[in-house]
Amino acid sequence: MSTPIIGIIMGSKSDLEVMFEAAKVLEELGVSIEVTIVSAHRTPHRMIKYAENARNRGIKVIIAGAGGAAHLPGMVASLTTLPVIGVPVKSSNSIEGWDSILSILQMPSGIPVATVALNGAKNAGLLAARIVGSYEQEIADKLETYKNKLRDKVEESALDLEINGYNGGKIGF
Ligand code: RP5
Repeated sequence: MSTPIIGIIMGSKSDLEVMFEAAKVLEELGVSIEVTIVSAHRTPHRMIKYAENARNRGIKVIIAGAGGAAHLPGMVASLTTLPVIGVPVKSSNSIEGWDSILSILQMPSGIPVATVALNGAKNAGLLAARIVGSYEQEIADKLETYKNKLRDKVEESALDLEINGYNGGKIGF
């Protein structure tokens, strides 16, 4: 196993189902990752240690997911100069997800967190890969292939719809 370059952290084990999507897409792209639980409120010292040591351990981007009073991404961003991508999680203690979104999105000037959509861990993984792809051609090439597959899928659906009609909402006959 090569040294992880993307760190995926989350406030609780209950975030894993959502955050797994980031891990999955990064594994598909062949990016080396590490995944763990770091809670801003329940393990503040662990959070400080993780954020302060990440760069020296070779991490290039941190993806941090949390729900409710979601302070993990912002606090980690305050402790490192690495890019931090925040994933608002619609957790059991969240009010429709808005608390998670706003806690991660509304950062004070000077401490940036790139916030993705609610439960948008897959895009967080892809964004992290794009950051790495800005200096690693191999990852950029894989992202190009990924993007082309998405394009082909839409074009196939469009062709199918145009040729076979919409059949009461179902594509093709
Ligand atoms: C947050 O509280 C976690 O990130 C999680 O989304 C939420 C609920 O945590 P649990 O009570 O399920 O551990 O800190």
